[in-house]
Amino acid sequence: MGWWKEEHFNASDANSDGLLNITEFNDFLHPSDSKSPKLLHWLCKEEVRERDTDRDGKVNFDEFFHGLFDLVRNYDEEDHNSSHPSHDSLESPARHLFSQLDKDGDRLLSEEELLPIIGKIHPSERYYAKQQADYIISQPMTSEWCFMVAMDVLGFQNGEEEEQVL
Ligand SMILES: [Ca+2]
Ligand SMILES: [Ca+2]
Ligand SMILES: [Ca+2]
Repeated sequence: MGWWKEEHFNASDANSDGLLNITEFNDFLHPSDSKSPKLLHWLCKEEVRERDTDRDGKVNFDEFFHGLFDLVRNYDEEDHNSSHPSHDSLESPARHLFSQLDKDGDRLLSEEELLPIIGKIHPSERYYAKQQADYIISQPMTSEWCFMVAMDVLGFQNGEEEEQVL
């Protein structure tokens, strides 16, 4: 499987009762939208694991620049509309953001230091929904769980928005 880990479930299970209630389940589906520190921290951990090509447990500038930066560029631009750096090189804004994130100045980004941008670098919900659908097929679930997942995968979660449109 790869993408799904028990850690993801556990990180979503805010009250640690081994089940996901609706809020927790929503966090599980949309971790980058979650406000749960536990879940966001898990996301950061996953991100470091994914980007950490030299396996030192942190993200150095190269790992950041060649992996993460493309995904967070917009974040940087939003923040610095007024004094936008030149487009000559992407490396300069990348270094700027990197140094902003590197709070302790050790030139490595730890899990904690990724927290401010984790919502920007996480895979899209569409990606998640697909992976999740693949996962569901192979797993036994409670009926409530399956119902919730089916609602989400089929797009019924957008019911509220549709009502507003009408
Ligand atoms: Ca729970
Ligand atoms: Ca590394
Ligand atoms: Ca650091």
